[in-house]
Amino acid sequence: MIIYIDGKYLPEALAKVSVFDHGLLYGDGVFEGIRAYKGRIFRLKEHLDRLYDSAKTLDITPPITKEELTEAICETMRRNKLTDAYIRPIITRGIGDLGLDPRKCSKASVIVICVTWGAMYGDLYEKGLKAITVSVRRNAAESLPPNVKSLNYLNNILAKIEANYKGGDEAIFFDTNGYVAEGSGDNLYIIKNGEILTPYTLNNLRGITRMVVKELAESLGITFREQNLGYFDLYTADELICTGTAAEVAPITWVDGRVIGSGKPGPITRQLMAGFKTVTDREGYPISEEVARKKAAAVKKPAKSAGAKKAVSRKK
Ligand code: PXG
Repeated sequence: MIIYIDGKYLPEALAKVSVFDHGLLYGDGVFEGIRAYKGRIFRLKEHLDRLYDSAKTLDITPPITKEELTEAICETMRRNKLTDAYIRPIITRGIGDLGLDPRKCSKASVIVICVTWGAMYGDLYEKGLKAITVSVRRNAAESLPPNVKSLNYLNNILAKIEANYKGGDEAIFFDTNGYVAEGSGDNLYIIKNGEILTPYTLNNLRGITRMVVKELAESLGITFREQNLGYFDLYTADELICTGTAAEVAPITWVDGRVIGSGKPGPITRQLMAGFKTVTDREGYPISEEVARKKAAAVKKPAKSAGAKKAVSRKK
């Protein structure tokens, strides 16, 4: 495996960071989780915008531009001969001393790891996930905004530990006001009376998959609305889903012992899962000229794309 670190492409065994990097010492840094499908990186611009916004919030100055990082990501993919992958760009505060003052760190570090990673939840896309509402609260927006995708994931890890002990596949977080926030690594939606309802984005990560769900809902003529949600809304939902780059679109059919809806992935869930697959198969930033050429050729064949569209509408 070849890993990019600060301008170098190194084999895994040589890809090391300093023990004085504040990313390690304090979780002081930011990251993204991105997927590539069929040689194209899905929503790359949105992920890089969020990465640089996370860095800006933490007053970290990335040492390279988004264009340079794009090239580093594509080159890492090419050197590893990957077309379908999970891509993890990381920007750490860089090397400092054992004090937490970030002014001691003169230059941020950039790392890119690319690995193969299939469907995160295996057969649970058919069966549905079991979720546990956990006692640990999502970090308050006024303390550490959940909008920042920082290297400090301890809040999420505590939630995951609790869900693991209580027999859940995923945790459901509430915020400090008692409203549903998100999963440990995904956004949440309830489906009730044919509408998709999801929390406002102050208490959760502004998911890029969430944006795709919103677009899919619009194209399917389904209302997508943000509102505060509580236990009642979770337990009485017709359908419940979670989404994320890793999880993609996944059904939740059980929460704290309550069966959700029919106990099986529901019709709107299925439409969103199918729609998501169509979108991820179709779009993305090509990792190589060759992939870009193939994509351009496919776009020129109108018969094929019309057929693909029909396939989606048939699943409605
Ligand atoms: N909330 C949190 C806390 C996340 O970490 C999402 C929502 C969904 O965001 P996107 O933009 O991916 O739709 C995430 C992202 C993992 C893993 O290792 C988790 C995520 C992404 C990649 C890997 O479990 N979560």
